[in-house]
Amino acid sequence: MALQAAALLPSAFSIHKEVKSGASLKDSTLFGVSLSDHAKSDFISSALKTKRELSSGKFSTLQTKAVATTPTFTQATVQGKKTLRKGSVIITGASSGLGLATAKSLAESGKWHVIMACRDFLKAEKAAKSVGMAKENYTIMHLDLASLDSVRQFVDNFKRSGRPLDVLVCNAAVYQPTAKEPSFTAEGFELSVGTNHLGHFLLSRLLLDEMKQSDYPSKRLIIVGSITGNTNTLAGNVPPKANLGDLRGLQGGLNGLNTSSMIDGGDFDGAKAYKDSKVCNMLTMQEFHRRYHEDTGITFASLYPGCIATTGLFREHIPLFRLLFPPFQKFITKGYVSEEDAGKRLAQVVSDPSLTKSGVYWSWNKDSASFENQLSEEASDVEKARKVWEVSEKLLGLS
Ligand code: NDP
Ligand code: PMR
Repeated sequence: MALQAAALLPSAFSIHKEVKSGASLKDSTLFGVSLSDHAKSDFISSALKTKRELSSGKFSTLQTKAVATTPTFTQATVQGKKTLRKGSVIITGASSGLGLATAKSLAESGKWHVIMACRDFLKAEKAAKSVGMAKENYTIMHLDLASLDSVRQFVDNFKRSGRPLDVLVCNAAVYQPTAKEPSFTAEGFELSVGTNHLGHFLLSRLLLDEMKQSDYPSKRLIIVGSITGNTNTLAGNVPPKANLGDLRGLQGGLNGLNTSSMIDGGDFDGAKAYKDSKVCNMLTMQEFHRRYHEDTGITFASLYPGCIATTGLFREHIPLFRLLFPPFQKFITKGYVSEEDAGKRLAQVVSDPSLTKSGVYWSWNKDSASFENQLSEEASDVEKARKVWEVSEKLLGLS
């Protein structure tokens, strides 16, 4: 299926390969198209070709579909508990985009107290105010996922706060599509995988006991994934594709000195590092499910919220990309979703009584109904999930 997808991809993709072999062209690419030569006309023709192919149904076999329905956790079950208190949810990266929209949606429901776990306290405070969150519905706590000390400090501070932990949402992420050289976390891990995967892995592991102790009727650990890490989709076949290989770079610590900064041991590529980190996120969720669901009753879930083309995730992309990406997603792929709607989707995964099934990767169809989606072969590889877990444990000093 991946091959089928690759064959159908717009001509832009072969151009991208040329760009990758040139040393300094990364910052002049748009949607995988070199701007230096055929620039906008190439992009527009690729985009139009994609539109024609999508509307002709050519890619219908690439779109993953529902595999089963979920068991229902009825409202009555929750409401039946007379003592049901406000839920307590930690959301990482709640200072913008999806995290902020989710925080707003949950806070507005009146049923949740949101702990906004953010690296920039002032930005988070302004963001909460700007979307009209009432003070009593949120607390901001400092967390920099690119520093393991900060993760440990956050966990200590949270434990000392005396609040219960009912749901943890691992949402924060960095994406560095134009970086020519890798940058690193405080402990020297390549920044995208270090932040998006390793920081969240440590956080989740250290907070698992807190969640176990919660008396809330539905405890959940949610790790945000993405379509672009899944090579069983058209979006996942846009180069550079996610591929963890045999994990030799991860095993070496991703430090870019005596080992590669990339998980598969290859040359640094910021876009690939991000997609690889999303594969780790989705594998980690499933490994959590296998190791802990039965004993703890915690629901482990991941999701693709839709293409939220306007968020800060694309802040490091070139201005022309940021200008054209939202209309491309709105009118051509039709995969666009607003920050507000994406926030409602993630809020559903946090609190909807019907989404309690564990080990699921949620997506939404055109009518905004949730369904269990299929992950790519790599993103559902049981052996790879175990290896990513074990190697990550070693890097973080957890084993
Ligand atoms: P944003 O850039 O708007 O949000 C990312 C958040 O992560 C920001 O609040 C940012 O903080 C925070 N963050 C980054 N680095 C750190 C760090 N070291 N420590 C703590 N927080 C950090 O992007 P999105 O809202 O789009 O992304 C949210 C999630 O959604 C990500 O997991 C992304 O992979 C996923 N996603 C996004 C899609 C999209 O189309 N946008 C599609 C599929 C998935 P600050 O505000 O300080 O920069
Ligand atoms: Mg993609 C149905 C088609 C589809 C969808 C749903 C997405 C989502 N994208 C699709 C198709 C295409 N994209 C096609 C045909 C192209 C080539 C013209 C294309 C290009 C493209 C680029 C260059 N797309 C991108 C980029 C990015 O830099 C974004 C990215 O990969 O960030 C990691 C991106 C995305 N496309 C998406 C989504 C959801 C993203 C962003 C995010 C993510 O995974 O977080």
